[in-house]
Amino acid sequence: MPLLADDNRQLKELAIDIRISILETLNQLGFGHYGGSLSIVETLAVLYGNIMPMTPEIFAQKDRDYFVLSKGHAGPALYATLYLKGFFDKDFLHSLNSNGTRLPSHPDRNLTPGVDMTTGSLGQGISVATGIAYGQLIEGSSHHTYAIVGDGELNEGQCWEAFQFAAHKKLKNLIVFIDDNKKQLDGTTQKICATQDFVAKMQAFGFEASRVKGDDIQAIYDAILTAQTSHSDQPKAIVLDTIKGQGIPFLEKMDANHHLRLDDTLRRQLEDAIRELKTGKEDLT
Ligand SMILES: Cc1ncc(C[n+]2csc(CCOP(=O)(O)OP(=O)(O)O)c2C)c(N)n1
Ligand SMILES: [Mg+2]
Repeated sequence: MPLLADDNRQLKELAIDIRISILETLNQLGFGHYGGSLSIVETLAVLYGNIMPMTPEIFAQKDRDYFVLSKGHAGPALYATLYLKGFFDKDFLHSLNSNGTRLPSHPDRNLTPGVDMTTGSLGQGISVATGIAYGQLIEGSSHHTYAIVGDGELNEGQCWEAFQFAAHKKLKNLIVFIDDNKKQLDGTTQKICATQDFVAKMQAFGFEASRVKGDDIQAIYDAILTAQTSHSDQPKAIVLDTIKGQGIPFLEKMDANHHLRLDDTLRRQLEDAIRELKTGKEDLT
């Protein structure tokens, strides 16, 4: 179903704002996980801007949608989103990774408002998301559990145990996004441990699975609506065809952008990128 023009523009603006906030937060720190934070921006914009409009008030309720960022090193993307949704202010956001912070580099549900699950040890988040979805089903909730896993993260056997369990328990309310940005920590996913065709693999594991362009807001929205309205009792997987460093052209072309430590040149390039994003946002209106 096509998004209304206003809704589409609003989500595009939110995606730009998330991207700017990620860059500003990491730039002031001087290092961090740029690549994998940027590749999930559009998905977070669609989820938090439309599908599960989360506020601190809604978060305080028990029967609601849940979100688990299983690839926890992309915490800066979730933090930027929570900041824009009013969970905390800019000073809090910019305390990322500093001494005594309540905003560690990887999400911690006991420290940061708006975080549903502590993640960072790859493979564990998706197992917990499966448990949350199971709990929702047992309690007759009409809400969903959403989780994002990385393509490299899927090298962890624990993910496949969780998927097997989800299909066995018919967790139709679990929607797993696979961020297929083709790279992991130190190289391409293909070279390090090729995981083959994710759609076919998820289908073989009992999921209803589809693949979308991970920078296409309308396509992501459509895929989620299809998953939500499906009559099948299978869990759902949406494979996001993304680029590590998505939305920042010079980073997209960089071989290794998993974790960057800034020098003067990189800092200047990233500051230019923020300016371009701001211009792009003005052009939307
Ligand atoms: C259990 C575990 N092993 C290793 C790591 C170190 N590590 C952090 S990120 C990463 C690569 C993850 O790749 P991917 O899931 O593709 O992430 P993305 O490309 O989205 O950044 C690794 C190996 C970890 N966090 N947890
Ligand atoms: Mg990856």
